[in-house]
Amino acid sequence: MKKQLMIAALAALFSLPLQAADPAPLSQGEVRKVDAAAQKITLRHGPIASIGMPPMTMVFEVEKAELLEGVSAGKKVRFQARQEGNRYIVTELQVVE
Ligand SMILES: [Cu+2]
Repeated sequence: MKKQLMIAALAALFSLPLQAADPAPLSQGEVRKVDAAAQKITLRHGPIASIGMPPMTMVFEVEKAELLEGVSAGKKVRFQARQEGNRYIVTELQVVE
């Protein structure tokens, strides 16, 4: 009986709608250079709240090569980045139309 209750409780728990965590706001940037082979991008970027970075121009690694599709120098983008030690990695990248 106890076991059945536990299963029911677990079932209820997992049937809860998955709530997307509030996504951090995307940062603004302008592409300076794309190095697809190295999976790197140079961005002149605005403030990045998630990693407490002020505006500057710098090179980021790109988490997935696909993120660079359709991205070229001069394009305005919105992006998300995370820091791993001294590496800065773009995890989301959208060209602003
Ligand atoms: Cu920076």
